[in-house]
Amino acid sequence: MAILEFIATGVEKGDETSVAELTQKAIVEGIAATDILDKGLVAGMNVIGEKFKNGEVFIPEVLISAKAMKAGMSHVRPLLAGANIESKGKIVIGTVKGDLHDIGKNIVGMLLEGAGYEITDLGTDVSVEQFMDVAQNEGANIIGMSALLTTTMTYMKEVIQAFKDSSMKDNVKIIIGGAPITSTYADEIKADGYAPDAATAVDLVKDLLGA
Ligand code: B1M
Repeated sequence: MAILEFIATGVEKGDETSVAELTQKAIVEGIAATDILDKGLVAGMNVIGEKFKNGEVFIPEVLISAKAMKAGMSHVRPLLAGANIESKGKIVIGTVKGDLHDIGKNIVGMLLEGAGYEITDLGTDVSVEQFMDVAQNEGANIIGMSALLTTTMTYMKEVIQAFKDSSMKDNVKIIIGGAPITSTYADEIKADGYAPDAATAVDLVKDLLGA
């Protein structure tokens, strides 16, 4: 359906106005909200995610596309909420306690949302208690932690340990990322996964949840 392709192209180009208008038009034309999401908004964001991974576009383009996707999402979300659609997975993300860097974490959240996951973003300076409370209340499948400082990355270990000591240990997977993080560090603190960039984080979540 041409209109869905136009929506995808609009997201790819970061054309917020046309994505909002076309999404609205698609709804009025009776196209299913799930199709608008999957074949329009998410399809466009997937293209940008791949291009970002391949170094063909950079952070500003991703942020602009994500903004366009969100403009469309705001029309589709109320319909999806009423449609009883099975979620691909619930992910709680945040930058760890003591750390205020959120640009990378926001991109990760946007690409994950673009890939069809439900995201609860706890923001920055997030404590172990906040991660655990929200994970418990929302029935999270994945916790995603970001850290940009060598002084705050060590806090990830505390969060992981707290989850491993809790009743959620078999139900929640923990993934980490951020500039100072390596796969060696992720293994050392027993994280379930590490991604060096946002597009890889989406692949990692797909692998961990099998969806
Ligand atoms: Co800060 N800062 N900063 N800073 N800052 C760094 C990180 C630093 C490397 C700069 C430097 O000295 N060269 C340095 C850390 C040194 C270290 O720890 N070894 C540093 C410092 C020291 C500080 C302060 C302590 C400075 C001071 O006040 N003396 C202070 C700390 C404040 C605090 O957090 N408590 C501070 C403050 C700030 C600003 C507020 C000014 C600002 C943050 C604004 C904001 O985020 N809203 C800032 C910025 C912008 C930076 C740099 C310049 C850029 C970071 C960034 O946004 N990169 C940074 C230097 C640098 O990296 N060149 C620096 C772009 C972003 C897209 O990349 O976050 O790596 P990144 O995310 C990537 C991947 O890492 C990955 O995907 C993303 C997209 O591909 N990823 C994940 C990230 N999270 C993930 C989670 C995942 C998976 C992948 O799964 C859940």
